[in-house]
Amino acid sequence: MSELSSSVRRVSAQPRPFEFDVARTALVMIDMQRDFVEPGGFGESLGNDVSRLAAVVPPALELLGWARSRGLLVVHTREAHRADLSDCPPAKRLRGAPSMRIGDPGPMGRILIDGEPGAGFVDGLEPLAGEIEIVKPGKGAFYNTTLTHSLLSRRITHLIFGGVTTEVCVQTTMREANDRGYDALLVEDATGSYFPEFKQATIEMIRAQGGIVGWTARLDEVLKA
Ligand code: TIU
Repeated sequence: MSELSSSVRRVSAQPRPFEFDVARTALVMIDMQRDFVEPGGFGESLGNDVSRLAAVVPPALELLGWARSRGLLVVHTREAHRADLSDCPPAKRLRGAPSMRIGDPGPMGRILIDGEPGAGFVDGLEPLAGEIEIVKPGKGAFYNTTLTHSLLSRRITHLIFGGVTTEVCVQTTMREANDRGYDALLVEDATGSYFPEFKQATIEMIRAQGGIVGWTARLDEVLKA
């Protein structure tokens, strides 16, 4: 194994090892919000079994703790809309037949509205002072947000992803990141989906073709880095 400079780390990953400079790398934790993870929120209104996502909370906490202990920049995203819904296209609000639509009142406040309890972070996964919080109106975290500016101004080149859901907001953001020139790693155990088969397919399609979208690695391998 070749020597790495002091701030460069290597994770055993697929399709090949993922190397990153700690000073140029950010953890991006996608949408660990009550509206997706807890009963009574957006995820359940769509007919999903939210207990599958609750299982992601402990590994997400471990990943977050690791990133903080290593001094990585941490970015937390939330999918949420303005109270007047001016940033929620009708195509998104009216899609499907959920039991509650975005903006409707629910047990955790108005569904996916910024400032309401449901749109907030799951307990323990809130940002600390100095970390970045991105409120995003879309599935991808680069669309209509200041994320590009936040990463460029800190000279970030590598991104490590966790959060929910794997095939929707996580994958969309990883693809956006890939097109913007970032090397991106998905931490397999720290992401989750309402559909286990979609999670598995997403992991495989990210790392296929020599890593056409990026890399994937198990959490235990990341924690060793
Ligand atoms: N429905 C679903 O799987 N996901 C979302 O609506 N948003 C995110 O993935 N954050």
